[in-house]
Amino acid sequence: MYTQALDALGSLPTSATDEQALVSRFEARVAAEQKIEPKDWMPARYRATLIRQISQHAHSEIVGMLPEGNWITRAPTLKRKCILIAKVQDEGGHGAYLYSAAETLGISREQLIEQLLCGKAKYSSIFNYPTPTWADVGAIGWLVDGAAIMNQIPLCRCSYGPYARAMVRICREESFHQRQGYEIMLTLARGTPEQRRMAQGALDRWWWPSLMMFGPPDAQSTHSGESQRWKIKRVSNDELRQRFVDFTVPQAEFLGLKVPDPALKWNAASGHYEFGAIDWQEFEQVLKGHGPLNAERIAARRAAHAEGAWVREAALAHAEKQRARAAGRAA
Ligand code: BYC
Repeated sequence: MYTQALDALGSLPTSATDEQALVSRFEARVAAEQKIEPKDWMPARYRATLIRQISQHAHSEIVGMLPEGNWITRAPTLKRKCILIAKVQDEGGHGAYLYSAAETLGISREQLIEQLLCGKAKYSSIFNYPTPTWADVGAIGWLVDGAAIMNQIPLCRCSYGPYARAMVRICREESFHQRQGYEIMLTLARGTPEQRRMAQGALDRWWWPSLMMFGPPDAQSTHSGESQRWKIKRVSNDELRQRFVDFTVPQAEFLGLKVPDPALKWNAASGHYEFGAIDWQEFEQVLKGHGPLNAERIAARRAAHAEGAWVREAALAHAEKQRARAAGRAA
């Protein structure tokens, strides 16, 4: 981390002309679809935007372990339990890759975690909703991972190399997660009337929050203009949301479930589904920390961090012992 910070300092421009030359070179590389790598010069705002987005994404993976983790001890069969443990573990892994990608930009893991725990950093709005039934685990895999893939496939072509490469692996795993969620929904939808009701209830709870995952409408998106120019974001919030609806509605029909939107209808002329108004006030409330489970989620992360202090200390002590032994051998 310190070495990267020094590298960044080493490439600081010494005059306005130097700075302009660096900006032009950076923009030409982005235009030519060349990846920007950690030691390359980059505008301060490009770096700050990436730290913001990648860390928000990493925090989402880590907080996102909680709603499904809630069901690990209560999964209906041993097979479902094994699959769920593996999925939640994958999410921890995604968080770890993403924290590492953010660290390449000159911020430490400790700073990133502190920003989450003190409430400064955002994480995806979706993880502030409860999972009262087993069907919610299915709906998260189907809808939340489905929305995540829709959003993340274009991020595999993000101009920042470490983020783009992390996304390739994450998307492969997410597509498996999406299928396991859909398979849970299919089993419930083809089950007893009570199981079908559970599946419908979960779709009712997760549909609208899933549409909110894509972020505010384009006209209100503060970062889209700059992020699209820098090829961090390739597709706009509204366009991805529309793709998600077009893709997911036929899947709901196949399940025999009803999307909870009376305004939903197919428009043959546009080749897209029209859908009803999203409650953006609810989204804003969740972002301000007033969602159903914001306080519980942060409390759970703070407790996990405090309870894990001894593990971090032990790992550091072990690393120090190894270093001292290696130094002793070299002497
Ligand atoms: N929730 O200018 P905008 C997963 C914020 S986890 C909260 O459009 P941008 C999974 C935004 O940060 C997948 N905040 O922003 C894990 C900004 O606020 P600040 C999570 C949101 O960045 C476990 C403000 O609103 N995926 O897959 O251009 C189990 C204005 O927005 C949200 C990612 O993180 C939101 N939904 O676009 C299962 C993908 N939306 O920072 C599954 C990576 C917006 O100015 N991130 N905000 O205070 C992105 O692609 C982009 O950051 C977004 C937003 C499309 C989300």
